Formats: sequence, structure tokens, C-alpha cells
Amino acid sequence: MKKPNFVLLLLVLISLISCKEKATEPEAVGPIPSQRQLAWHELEYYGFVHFNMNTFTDMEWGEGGESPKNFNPTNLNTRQWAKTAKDAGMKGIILTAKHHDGFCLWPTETTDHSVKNSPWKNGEGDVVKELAEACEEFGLKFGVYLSPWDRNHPEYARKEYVEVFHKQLEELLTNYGSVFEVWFDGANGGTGYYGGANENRKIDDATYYEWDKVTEIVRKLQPEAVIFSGGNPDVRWVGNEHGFAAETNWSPLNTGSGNLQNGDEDGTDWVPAEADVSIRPGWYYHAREDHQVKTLPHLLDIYYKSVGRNASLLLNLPVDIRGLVHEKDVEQLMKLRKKLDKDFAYNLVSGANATASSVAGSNYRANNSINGDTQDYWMPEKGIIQASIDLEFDSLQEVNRFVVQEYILLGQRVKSFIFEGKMDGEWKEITSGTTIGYKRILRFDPVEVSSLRLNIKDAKARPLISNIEVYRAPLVMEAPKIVQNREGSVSIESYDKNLELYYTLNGEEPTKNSQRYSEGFLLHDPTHVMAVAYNPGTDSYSEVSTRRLDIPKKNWKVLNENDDAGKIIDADKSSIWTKEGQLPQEIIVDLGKTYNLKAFTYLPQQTRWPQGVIADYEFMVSKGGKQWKKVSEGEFSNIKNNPIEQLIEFEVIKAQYFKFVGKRSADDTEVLGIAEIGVITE
Ligand code: FUL
Repeated sequence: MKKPNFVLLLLVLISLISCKEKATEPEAVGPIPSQRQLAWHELEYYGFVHFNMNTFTDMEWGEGGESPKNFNPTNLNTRQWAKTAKDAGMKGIILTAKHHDGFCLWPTETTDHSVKNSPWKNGEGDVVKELAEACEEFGLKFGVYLSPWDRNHPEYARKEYVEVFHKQLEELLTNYGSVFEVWFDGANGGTGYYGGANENRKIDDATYYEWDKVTEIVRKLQPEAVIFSGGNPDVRWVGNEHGFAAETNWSPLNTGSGNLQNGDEDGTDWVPAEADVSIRPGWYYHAREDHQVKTLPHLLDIYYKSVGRNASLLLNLPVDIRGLVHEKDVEQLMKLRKKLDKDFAYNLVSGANATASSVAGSNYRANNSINGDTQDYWMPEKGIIQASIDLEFDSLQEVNRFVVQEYILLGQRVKSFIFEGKMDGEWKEITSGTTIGYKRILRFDPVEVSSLRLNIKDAKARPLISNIEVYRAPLVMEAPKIVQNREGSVSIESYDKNLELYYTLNGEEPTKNSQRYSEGFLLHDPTHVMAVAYNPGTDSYSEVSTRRLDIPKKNWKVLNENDDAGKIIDADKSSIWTKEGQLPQEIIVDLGKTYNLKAFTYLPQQTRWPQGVIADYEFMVSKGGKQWKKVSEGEFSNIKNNPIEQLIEFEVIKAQYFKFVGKRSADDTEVLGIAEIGVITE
């Protein structure tokens, strides 16, 4: 008798099984990313550099008539930019090769308005080339910003300019190696220099630039590059310049009419969001913003609300007049890097066992979501949308970060989910969310759990989860803020609510043995307040913050203006008061009773476009409000470049009233502007 052919049998069996697996393979739902978009998603965090004519004219939007002679960095070093970006953990840099004023950072053949005619390197320089090379050296991707609007070009708004624009794009995409993103800004048309015409020119953004041609050029010369905005975007603007994506953030979009903030659940095209934001208030460098580089807590919020909400983060570094990323910006970038490294230092799922409420087959097991490979995924059986995945730990774990990713190559699916934890044997909701997409990161207060559960509540089709990570991020140890309101109530605030706060009122350094802060307390007299945040888990302290608080402003009154002027004595730096009209102008304040005064403080507006910043002042005091004595007069030096709080001392004097006179504003406009005014008593 012939023996059964085991090999054949085995082969048949294997092919049967794999047929069955094939049958369960899902189909894509809605639009899906192209390969170039997929590669772009994986970058997550990269840098913008705004550096161009505006850096030297101290502007945000140049008008187009600026002389190339202005462009003259003393110490331009693109390797420093690239090293900074690399150390910060960024994956690439996009450079403003041409901004709205039309000045080109490369020696283009299309116009004379370029580095060619600048004193920098005697017109032999090429910033685009230098940066492209530095990026290559540091292993970074390189991208270009080419403003379609050109306020310099004489032919702007006519057919001739469109050819120039296309030619410029070709130059940038031909001569500088590979480019990962081409950035087209939306600001378009309006007044400008236009070769000396100085007029208003309007165009129809949808048709004027011939976007199909633009796309053709990009695809032909740089097939891997994504296009930001413009007529046929691969990547869309997130809808604001704060760096925050919306919680509900779909990558599908109805191009043309879609919802930039949220994307469109049933969008026709895959157009994911990019969140662009500057590390300072402005996009370009202004010395006056040196004290306004974003804080670590602010940068953390930006990171978690962009990368953590299915968007990529494009963080701008305004390179300064020297041609360097400013020290203060470097310092903050490194703080952010260090903190993120700590937040994501140890993925706790490595010690977990994953199971799911439903599994489509052995190729789609729950474990696929925690095996560190985003090419495979967990998938429930066909037709099952509400499904959950459990991670069981072998010992209790404290967690406060949850990272989750969908397998977007088959479309973005999840519409809502709940994240639960098993605490003392009971399942409880920790947090919840709507969309997931390429990546979602949730932050929540630390909880101690034996298991975690991702519970999908709704989706466009059965969910495909390619990755889950869980972390215990350390607390943010920033020095606490000491704030006093108008009534005199003092509060001490820390960004991380899970820290213990301690303070002293006697000038001694606070420790965990000092007074613990629980709620606001009243202070009526000038006091030296010191505060510190303490992390009992690690037995460590933040830096100490110190503030000398003076008499509260509770009983103060502005005498010569209406109620609105009360904003200058409401102890709120963000409320501002301005008065237009020929300077000098004065403001008179009644302190309610007599004090021994020894100094006054003046805080100008801290907004991006401050108005009425006073440069020349006079300060007078009075006992009864009738006879005035001038105690100080002069100039707030460098207030234009550095509009921080000014403190001016004078000889101690008894008074109940003071008069502040704004004699000249820093920008020579006829406006008196004050955010806050105060006195220091003896
Ligand atoms: C804006 C531009 O107008 C700004 O100047 C800056 O370039 C920013 C990134 O995009 O719309």
C-alpha cells in the first residue's frame, strides 16, 4: 500500500490556512496615505527657520522695497542650526528661501533681489546651499518655504510672474539635493512695492499660480516631497499658529471646502494636519522678544497637542541677526528634549500580556499592538466595531501616558474610545478620546493599575491598532509661580498639579518643612515670598521662585480716566489700557492712604504688537493730590528692544497720589499704553 504523502498534505493544509487568513484581510476605508505621506507622518517633529530680509529690517512682513544691502549676517552658521535641530530631536528643517517680501536666499537667475546683491560674502553666498549641506551632514531632512506672494516682483499678479515663481521652484528642487517638504503659504495679494509701483494687487489664489503645474514640477523633481497647502496639498494647515491640533483630528479632508481644524470624517482625500508655531511670539527674530521664548510647560503643551493629536509639529526657530539660533531658544529646546526623553524613557507594555475581546485570526492578535512593530496590527472579527484590548501587567504599575496608533495604511477609522484601568480589582475610566489616527498621546494623572483597557466605542469600520505604549512620565519640576491679585490674595501655582508646594514669608529658603501651600492667602503688607515645588516620589525640589510683593492694589483708584483705565492697576498683566492722543499724556492714581514710596514700576503691553510702549517718562507724587513733586524723569533704556517691567527708584518720599506721564513712545506713535503700573514702598 502506498504511504500517504505527508508533505503534500501539509502543503494543502498550509495553503488552506493562509487562504483563510487572506479572506480576513480587511479592505481600506476611505482615503489612505501615499508612501510619501506615510514617510512624512513618521517624522512627527521638525523645525522651521524664519530667516531672511525681515531679520535685518526687524519686520514680520517686509513690503518688497527693501534693499538687498540690508542682508548681512555677521556670523551665519547653518551647522549650528542643524546641530541645534538634531540635538532637539527634530527630523528636518524647512527654510524660508523666499518670504512675502520676495528676497531670495539663493542666487536665483530669476531676479536680482537676492543674496547675490547683498554684502554677505560679497554676494557669493547661498544660504539654501549652506543649510542643505548642513542638514545632510547632521542626518536631517531639508525642506523649502517659497512664498507664492511676492511683494517685490514688478510682474506680480501678471502672467510673467507665475513663470518666475515656477522657475524659482525648479531651481530650489534641482540644485539642493533631496527635499522632503515644499511649503506654500496662504497669505496672498495686497499692497506691495512691486518694482516701485507701490500699489494694491489682487489675484485669485485658486487659479493664478497654476497649481497643477506646480504639483507637476514638485512630483517630477522631488517625487518623495510632500506639498504643504497650495492647490493640491499633501499636508494641510492645522488652522491656527499656536501649534495646537484639535482633539478630533481626521486626516481625511474634503479638499477645497474641508474643515482644516478637524479634518472631515468622510473626507475624500488623505490630507493630514501640520501644526506650525514659533518658539517666540514672532516668526522672525526681534531682540524685543528675547524674554518671550516659550517656557517648558508651554512647549510641552504644544508637543502633546500636536504630535499627541495626530498632527506633526513644525516648530519655528527665528534665526537672529548674527545668523545663529539664539542661546535662549537653544536652552528651551534642550529642556523640551530632555523632558520628552524622560517622559518616554521606559515603555511599560514590555511587561504586559495583551488579550482582546475579539480577534480576526492569528495574524491579527492583540500582541501585534505591543510588539514594537507598527507594520502589523490587532484587528477584531469582521463587522465588530466595539471591541477592546486589555494589557495585563504582572505587577501593579503606575501610569500617566498612553500612546496609541492606528494602522493608517488601511484608512483612519476610530471615532471614539475609552481608556480604562483596573484599580483594586475594579475597571474604571481613566480618560477618553475621539479620533486616533497616526498617533494619539493621552496625558492623565498617575493611576496605579493591574491592567489597562483600550475600549473602542465607535469606528468607521473595525479598528486596526498597530501600536500601544504606556509610560510613567516624571512630574514637570518647574519653579512655581507666585501671583497676587488686586485684593491681595496670593496664590502659588505649579504646572504639574501633582507636586507639593511649600513657601516662606521670612526670606528663608523654603523646604518640605516650611508652610505647605493649599489655597490662596491674604497679604496686606510688603512681603518677600519664596516658593518651591517638591516631588515626594523622588525627594527632589524645583528651583526656588522669589517675589517681593508690595502693598495690594485693592484700594487704588485711577482719578483722571474712566473705569477702563482700572486695567493698569488690576494686577493682571494681560489686561492692557491704551489711550490715543498727542503725548505727553498722564495718568493719576490715588493709593487710598499715605505710604513711604521709594520706587515705581511700569510694565508695557506684552502682546505681539505692543502699542504705546513709553520710552520717555516723568513720575510725580503728591500728599493731597494738588501739589505735585517730580521724583523721577528720564528714559526707559532699551525698552523698545526689551519691553520688560521697568523699576525706577527715587529718594523715599511720603505720598498718597502718583502721576505717571508718558512723554514719548518707543515707536514715536502718539499712544500711551500701560499693562500694569505699581509702586514699591519702603
Ligand atoms: C504665515 C506667514 O504670513 C508668516 O509670515 C509666517 O511665514 C507663517 C509661517 O505663515 O501665514
